[in-house]
Amino acid sequence: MAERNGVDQPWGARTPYGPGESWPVRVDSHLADGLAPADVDRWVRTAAVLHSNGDGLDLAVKDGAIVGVRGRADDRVNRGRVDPKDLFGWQANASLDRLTTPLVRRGGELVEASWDEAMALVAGRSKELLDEQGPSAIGFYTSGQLFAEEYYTLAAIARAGLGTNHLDGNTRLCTATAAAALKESFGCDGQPASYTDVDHADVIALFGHNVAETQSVLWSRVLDRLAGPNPPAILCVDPRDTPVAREATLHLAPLPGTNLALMNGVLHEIIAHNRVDHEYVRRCTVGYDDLKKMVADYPPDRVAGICGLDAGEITAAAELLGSAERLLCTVLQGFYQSHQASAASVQVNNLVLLRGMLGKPGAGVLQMNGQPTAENTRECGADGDLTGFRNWANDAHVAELAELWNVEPTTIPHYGPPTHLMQLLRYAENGTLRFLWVSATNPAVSLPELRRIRSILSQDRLFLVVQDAFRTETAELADVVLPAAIWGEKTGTFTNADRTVHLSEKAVEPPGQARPDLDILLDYARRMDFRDKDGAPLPSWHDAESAFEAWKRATAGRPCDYTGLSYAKLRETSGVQWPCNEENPDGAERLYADGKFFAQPDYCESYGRDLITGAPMEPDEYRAMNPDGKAMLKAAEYLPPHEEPGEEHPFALITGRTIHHFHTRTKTARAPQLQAAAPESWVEVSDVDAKRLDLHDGGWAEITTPRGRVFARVRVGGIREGVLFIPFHYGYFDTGDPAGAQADRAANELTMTDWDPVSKQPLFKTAAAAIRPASSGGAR
Ligand SMILES: Nc1nc2c(c(=O)[nH]1)N[C@H]1C(S)=C(S)[C@@H](COP(=O)(O)OP(=O)(O)OC[C@H]3O[C@@H](n4cnc5c(=O)[nH]c(N)nc54)[C@H](O)[C@@H]3O)O[C@H]1N2
Ligand SMILES: Nc1nc2c(c(=O)[nH]1)N[C@H]1C(S)=C(S)[C@@H](COP(=O)(O)OP(=O)(O)OC[C@H]3O[C@@H](n4cnc5c(=O)[nH]c(N)nc54)[C@H](O)[C@@H]3O)O[C@H]1N2
Ligand SMILES: [Mo]
Repeated sequence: MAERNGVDQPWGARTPYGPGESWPVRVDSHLADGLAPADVDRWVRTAAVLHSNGDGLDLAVKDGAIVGVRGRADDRVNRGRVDPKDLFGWQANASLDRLTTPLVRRGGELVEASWDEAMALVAGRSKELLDEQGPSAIGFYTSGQLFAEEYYTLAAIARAGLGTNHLDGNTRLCTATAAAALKESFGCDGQPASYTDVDHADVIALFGHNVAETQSVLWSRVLDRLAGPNPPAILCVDPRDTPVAREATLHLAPLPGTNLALMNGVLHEIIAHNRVDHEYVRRCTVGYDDLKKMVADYPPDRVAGICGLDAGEITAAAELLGSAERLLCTVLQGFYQSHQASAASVQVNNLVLLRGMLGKPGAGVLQMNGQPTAENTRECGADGDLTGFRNWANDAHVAELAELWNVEPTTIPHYGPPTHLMQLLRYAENGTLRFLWVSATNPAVSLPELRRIRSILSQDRLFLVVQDAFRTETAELADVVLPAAIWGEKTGTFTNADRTVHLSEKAVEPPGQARPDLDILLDYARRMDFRDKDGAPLPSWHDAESAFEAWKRATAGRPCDYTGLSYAKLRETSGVQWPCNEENPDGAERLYADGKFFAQPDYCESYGRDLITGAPMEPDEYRAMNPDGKAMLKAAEYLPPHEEPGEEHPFALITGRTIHHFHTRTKTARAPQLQAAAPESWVEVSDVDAKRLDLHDGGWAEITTPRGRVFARVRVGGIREGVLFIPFHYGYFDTGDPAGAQADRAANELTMTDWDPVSKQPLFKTAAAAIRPASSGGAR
């Protein structure tokens, strides 16, 4: 076990290995200053919660407090390694400014209250609105950071208890497009590939995915392959010169928002040079002729003009992808939050299908997740999906859920798809939504066009409940604030981006009166007196393990089958991949190895959508198109972004992440090592643009879009000409700085209210902006 300085060496030392070998173990750890492993009272099993990688961890506990962390050597995901954020982020749990009592708004101020007072207000307002306006006045906005047990409970409460269609997660901002792309191609959500594919691949292609900074342990796995014999070739598609780009065999830096054109160009070349596995395509897919016809219009010359690339770069990328024997593709926010997000991400699935690269070691696609538990939000149906990857447009699926919860099928809204967040906000803006319960997300920093968001959330007529561990920018706008216990202070399960399920055990007591989210939700259900058809309390479970057992029943026979798992089994094995059932007692490494998909009309999660307009397909249309439930090759034409750089706003603005911070920094700004490593916001601008505009490294700049203005420190280089990048981590509160609030720096002051028509994911990576030198960091 090695103490590791994760700030200076984010990926640690190399442990090289060759193709087909297993990734060597390297155990990282960090303990509070002055402590040695012998001082630790207990080690408590968990996994990482500051990204979606699912690294297996143990928390060190001494005298009832968390004092450190170490990687689990026996975990299939990380083999002992620990991401920099996880080495230090646990310190946030013990931060002195945790919320420790409920708060309620009185005379305009948030004041301390008892749990009974706060919950009586929440339940009371719900009952009033139910009587006056019905369930559609009530909505929930949850997270990708709670546990499966909590999402399943929330889904049961919203759908069967209240009967509202208004439940979504911040997964809408995060991996709605991953889910959409998987549904469009395979009929159902569910990650086809496995992290072990890195051990076998000869080409790894990353599409809009800065894995080095956002899943740093997975990047260590790639770096170890690169340091070993017969390393894989790396293709990176990203307008910035990221650490991934710097290691790449080939780096393409397209103009933001042109991913679909690029992918169509690549598929044009794959087909033109007959790199297609025709036998696989015939046996396992539908739609080849339409795809071939569509991409015929995307020869490299035309695509090069759209993307701002050389035609030779496109042919070189197609050659690399076309000649791979074991091709692993990953996709993330550079596609999901950009223009034509779902249509572009679907083309990566098409690439993999055309090449027959599914279900064998080293081959496949990871439509990545971002948040640690985003997979569970989707599976449990705490977002725009129905529990267990069920299809809201299939009455038989709704009936199954009604039976599980013992309610009438009509109780569960299914007149249309569950309401997506951007629509929920519109309802709140228009005044039909009167109650919004926000759990484990900080929308006053993370949603686009913040000025609008603040005005919606601070309306008097909207009753806003915020359930968090800290007094966030969003909590400041709330009517009731509920203090939550977090990771390390409660027990539950969660599932990473390659379907690996971990158990996270309670290590310490939560501070003050903070309570687990599960307890808060069950308390609400009891106060609302939700009942099933036989008059029994709904939900029927009462703690984490009984909730998990209930969740397992909801997954029986569905693609995300958890029936072979139990807390006991998860205490024996560090990480098990679903489906885990009688057929796969130890979990399943890859989906679709047999060329069979979850796409049969009676079984699929979705009948699909038009990739350009997002209009849902009718069940009969789907049945006619795909009667045998094969994989679907879906094509789409490229259209220009809605807001393109022009005279007043000549730059394309993109936003994203840095390795040291997680989202709105509620945790990472409270870990001194991480906050010191990235204390303030910045803007990346190319050398050429900087010179032309007299912008200097370290100086201040003012960046504007039609929505607003921010100030940031200039970083020259590392990005293509005509593009600006700002991290979105920095909100109004500088939790690391006792001077307090800082204005004018949140990237989302600049982003726009627009979303992908298929996945409804907001476009955080397409906007037109201007930049100029500034004399200071703006109003403080
Ligand atoms: N350190 C850290 N790790 C994290 C997180 C964190 O906050 N901090 N958050 C987690 C979560 S929730 C998520 S969703 C993931 C996100 O992980 P990533 O998707 O890897 O991170 P981003 O920085 O949002 O975006 C990735 C890249 O997209 C590029 N990009 C922008 N626009 C375009 C475009 O139009 N086309 C292409 N091809 N590329 C483009 C950007 O330059 C950026 O390098 O990270 C997870 N891991
Ligand atoms: N401009 C721009 N905006 C973006 C993005 C981008 O790339 N660019 N990325 C988007 C993406 S992918 C994402 S995922 C979102 C993330 O956006 P948010 O979800 O708003 O970000 P977080 O800071 O992670 O907020 C999570 C909150 O939950 C609290 N919390 C943590 N654990 C628990 C718990 O167990 N219980 C409760 N009740 N609370 C808890 C934390 O204290 C924190 O306040 O941002 C999106 N916004
Ligand atoms: Mo995310």
